Amino acid sequence: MAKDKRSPEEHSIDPAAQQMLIRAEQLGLGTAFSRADDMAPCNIGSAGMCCKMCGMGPCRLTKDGQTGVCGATIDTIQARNLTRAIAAGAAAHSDHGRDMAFLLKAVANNEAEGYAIRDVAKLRTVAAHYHIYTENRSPQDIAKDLAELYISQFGQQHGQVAPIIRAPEKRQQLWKKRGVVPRGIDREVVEALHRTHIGDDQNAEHILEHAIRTALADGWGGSMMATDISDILFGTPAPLLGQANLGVLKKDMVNVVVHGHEPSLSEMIVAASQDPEIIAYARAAGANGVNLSGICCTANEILMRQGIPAAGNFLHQELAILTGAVEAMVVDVQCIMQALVGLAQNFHTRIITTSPKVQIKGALHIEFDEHKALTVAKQILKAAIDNFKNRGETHIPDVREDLIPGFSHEYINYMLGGTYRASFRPLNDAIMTGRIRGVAAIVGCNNPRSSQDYLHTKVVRELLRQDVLIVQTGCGAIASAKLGLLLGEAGLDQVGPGLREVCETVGIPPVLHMGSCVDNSRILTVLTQMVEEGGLGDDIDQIPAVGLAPEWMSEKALAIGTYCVASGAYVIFGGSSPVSGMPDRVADSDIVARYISEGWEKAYGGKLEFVPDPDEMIRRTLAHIDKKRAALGLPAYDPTRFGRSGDARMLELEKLPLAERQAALYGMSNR
Ligand code: NFS
Repeated sequence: MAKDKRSPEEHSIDPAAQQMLIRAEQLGLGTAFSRADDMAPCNIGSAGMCCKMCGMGPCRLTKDGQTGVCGATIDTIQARNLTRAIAAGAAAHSDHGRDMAFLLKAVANNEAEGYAIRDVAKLRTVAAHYHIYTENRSPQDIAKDLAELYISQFGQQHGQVAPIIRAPEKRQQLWKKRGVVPRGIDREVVEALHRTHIGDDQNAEHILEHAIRTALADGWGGSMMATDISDILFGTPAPLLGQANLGVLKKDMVNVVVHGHEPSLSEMIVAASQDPEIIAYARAAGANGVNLSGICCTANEILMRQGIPAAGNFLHQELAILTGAVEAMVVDVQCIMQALVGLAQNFHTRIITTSPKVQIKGALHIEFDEHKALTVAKQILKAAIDNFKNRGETHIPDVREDLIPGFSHEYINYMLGGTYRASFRPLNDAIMTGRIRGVAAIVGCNNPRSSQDYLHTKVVRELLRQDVLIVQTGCGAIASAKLGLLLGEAGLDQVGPGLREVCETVGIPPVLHMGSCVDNSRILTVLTQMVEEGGLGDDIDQIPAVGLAPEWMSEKALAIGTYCVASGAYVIFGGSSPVSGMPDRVADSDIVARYISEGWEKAYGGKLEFVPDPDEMIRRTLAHIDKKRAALGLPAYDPTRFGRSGDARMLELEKLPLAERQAALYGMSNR
């Protein structure tokens, strides 16, 4: 093994991944893991010091005082690069939201075969936010108005995007004062591209203010709308039992893996896979039916709502094909590696692209059309079933874990207070007393530059021990799921005493899986509701909470991080920083890194930092939580104060003789 090649154990801490990486090596096949070893990142580009905005360059600024051919300084170049990345991320999430809005409209007009409005209560709640009249109106009529309103947010030129009103009042005022309220989603993305074109905005801080506005158009715009509509059409998630990892693939069935992001097609494939016609078709092909599973955020969408198992997160996409057991990998948009097609040629797997926006050379394209989605879904499944006969040798790792996903903000509200007094009061109280030290949202991607799932699960495990309640989405949630951390009470032995008491009392796992990456908007809603409940200040930046993306890699992650900062959160990214600069060589190359931390904190109360070392990530998270607790006048965190009640205490007491138990429980004396 060459010196810079890592072993399977170094590439991933997931035993299923390690097995598949050994198989890849035996077969002489490359994966993202081996390609990352072979391709060192460009140290100038990765530090944000390369400008390729025009044909006079690319310009690489590696010396003190150096500028681009046009005179652009290092901070301008870094701010432009970061802002473009945030705009691309916001565009991806929001375009997903746009398609969901078109789908809602088609469903409302009875033009979408196979779909229905599944959650009328959520439709009414969302419509009421915008004063859409709901009394005595059919769900279709309300949905038409909501779809029109949401569609209009993309091309809107003035005013503010509608969901902004769902943020805490004080935050809205701050955004207004700073002039960063997004006017229309497309407008902000276009303006980000305009401002970063050669010869435009050349004041780093001014460029970055627009990055904030663009990111807000994602979090409090496109992403929030995508989540709303997915819930309305497919049901608001509630806890259910699921499974994760490659061991969910089945040897005796036709394995179809859906991969990408949009629930519109995958939900229909779920429906089609249960259709008697498809089951009979699979049986006739010699299989025991169709076994569906997911990769990436599509996995999260159908796991949260239907309990369809997750075959894995981002870095599992190639590994699933290496099992030799996948008849079809059906992809739509985002996070799909082009390498899938070449890899699949070594097996029988068909890569099927479905989005009018995404084709991959060499893949089979069966285009999704919401007007005849069930028909298309059946066509896709039949192509997969027809491929079953071509299957060769299979190697499915016998590795899978159970998990309980499905924690929408609606469900968290309900579980804390029940049907009649649903409320965030118990959560706020638990934070105020110190039973829960604070909250961490641990989200985002896998990155083959680090060891798959290692950073995610290291941070999760340590923060749980420190009584920090964790919410997760995206590939981070699947990382924890694969390692058995989303297991309800079974995971409680890894949790600090105060948090454990709360989990036992409420009956929740200490890590709450809240959905896909667009569902980070649910986290914004939870934070807002915590503010509105009272006791934790009057804005999000006062809550003892931190957001982390330990293994980030996508532009979408940067957009998410930035809208969380703009909403008041401290956000820590692991891995490398796209604006790190090389301060030892170019003195001014960390201006932007300092500005998005100290500058944004002054302006928004939230800050964005890139911290490669997980121990340092944990240290900064806890320090921030403790700082926010102190600012609110809450008691300092004390791990010895709690843990003497709840189930743990009862189990302890059960071991005592009756008289002692009674004395402990009721203060009765046996004298
Ligand atoms: Ni989020 Fe989902 Fe995963 Fe990262 Fe990609 S799947 S939208 S971007 S890699 S978490």
